[in-house]
Amino acid sequence: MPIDARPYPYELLAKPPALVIIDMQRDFVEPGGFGDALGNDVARLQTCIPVIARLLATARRLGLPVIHTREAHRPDLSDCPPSKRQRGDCRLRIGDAGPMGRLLIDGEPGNAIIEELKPLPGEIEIVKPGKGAFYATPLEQILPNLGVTHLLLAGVTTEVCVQTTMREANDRGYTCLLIEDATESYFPAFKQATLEMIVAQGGIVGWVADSDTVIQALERTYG
Ligand code: TIU
Repeated sequence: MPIDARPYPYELLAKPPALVIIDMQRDFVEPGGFGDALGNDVARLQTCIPVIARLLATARRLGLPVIHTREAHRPDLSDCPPSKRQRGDCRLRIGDAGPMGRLLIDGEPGNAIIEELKPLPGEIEIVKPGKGAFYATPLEQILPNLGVTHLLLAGVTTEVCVQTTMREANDRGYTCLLIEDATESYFPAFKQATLEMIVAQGGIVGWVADSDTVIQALERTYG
């Protein structure tokens, strides 16, 4: 049973797609984290949390593979290019101490995935130093081992880490759908533009659909 998606229906195969949840970390959605230090209104991102929670519960119930990603750097910053650390006119930079610990550093309280979407023991959590989830991570080895060919994407932010990951996956041959109410940006216009550029030209990067439509199709197909 296909998902009623844009620009045309997205086929669901006998082998289910993986749900990929990008960077739902305190560092991006809570005050005092990296997103806040960059000057963003982090409250904007919080609307997608309950939507992703429903998708995650559905994926777990139906047995879809679930992959969580987390943007993080090593405490010694050896995997953080100086160009990334120096970017912007910030009060605090990557590695500096904030109210939730050092910004964007692996193992700090503020770097964790938010409680509502916390990975279960055994679920895959990809720790990534870049925007895309394939760059300098084992994701490229893991997906073929799981037999995964189709990805359903959610998370933040739409035009930065989500879109970069979707483009990386598209170039690697994965058939990708972005769940539009399960992603959010600090900039509404950038979210809208991202959705449009994904589906333009016959789905040049992939497909887009809303969470209710995705959940209903998953339940009909794999329930
Ligand atoms: N700043 C911004 O919009 N995003 C990031 O820095 N990382 C992610 O999107 N996860």
